[in-house]
Amino acid sequence: MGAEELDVLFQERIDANDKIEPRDSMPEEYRSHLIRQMSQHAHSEVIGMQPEGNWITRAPSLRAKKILLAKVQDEAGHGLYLYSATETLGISREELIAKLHQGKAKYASIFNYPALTWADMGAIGWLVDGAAITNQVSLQRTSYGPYSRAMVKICKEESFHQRQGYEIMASMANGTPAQKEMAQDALNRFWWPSLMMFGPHDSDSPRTGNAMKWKIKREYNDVLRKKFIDKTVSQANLIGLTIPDKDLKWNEAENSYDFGAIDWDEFWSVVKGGGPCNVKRLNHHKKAHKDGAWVRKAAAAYAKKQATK
Ligand code: BYC
Repeated sequence: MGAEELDVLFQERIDANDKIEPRDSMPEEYRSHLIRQMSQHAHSEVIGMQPEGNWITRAPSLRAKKILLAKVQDEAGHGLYLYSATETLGISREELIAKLHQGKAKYASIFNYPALTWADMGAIGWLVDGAAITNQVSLQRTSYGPYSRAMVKICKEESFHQRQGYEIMASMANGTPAQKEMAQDALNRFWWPSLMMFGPHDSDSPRTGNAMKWKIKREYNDVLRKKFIDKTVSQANLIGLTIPDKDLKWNEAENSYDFGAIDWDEFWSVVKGGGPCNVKRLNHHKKAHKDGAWVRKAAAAYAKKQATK
């Protein structure tokens, strides 16, 4: 069968909502599109451990420490499923990590902002995990089987993460004036970068065309961003915090909020390496990877020994 006929058959399977599995025939562009998106997703989970990991030793109570520790461990687990799922496409984890270290693979721009106060742990859980889950619920229906199945477990854990963040924000917003101010400040700093997590507007999103055709993405960037805004505004109102957008306005006809302009210059600058913490995040990952070399070596030696038993 020729390449063109194979592409037609593949598209028929996609249109019929078949899941594509690792050993199935697939166009090379579909494979490389998935490797890009899934590995960037995995890198985001792992780099995303840094801003929160930084607060584990400074959590205000044993309860808060245990919850944060569990959340950060969950993110490591998400990275693990996603790297494993990406490996089913015929690329090794070493290659994926090398691309991250060489600056050839991206990760979510949000993790290049610093976590300055305990309220930031609330804002990250509430807004960053809240944005992530809005996107990931739709990715449970993605066409690639291993990615879709990984998303099911990840979404369950993300909803716990979103709630733990909102709980921190709610208790600070109802605390002393200084605590409330700290919560509002965290919301002010994380609001716009959270909206950027959904990617550029669809009109400026070069990957969306193929992603939608192949049902890798199931919803447009702008649709998901609006969904997130609509549900988050009422959550902010409920705890007495103000969304830092003077143009935010309920649109009766659209049954949705209109919102202000996103600073796309800031977004692209952060994506290209110019954010406040890009260098720090990458250097920290490189160091941790180097320091962990002996663990990988020992695990491989153990696996080899077990295999010969
Ligand atoms: N940051 O054509 P577009 C988490 C890039 S972590 C950086 O719209 P696409 C958590 C994009 O890659 C959850 N780069 O692309 C963890 C592309 O560049 P390349 C993370 C971005 O792929 C720890 C270019 O801009 N979730 O939950 O159709 C603690 C043009 O964009 C960003 C995922 O990764 C960005 N925000 O759509 C707490 C979800 N946005 O690759 C929480 C999976 C865009 O061509 N990924 N770019 O060089 C996706 O759903 C899609 O890849 C995106 C972008 C919606 C992100």
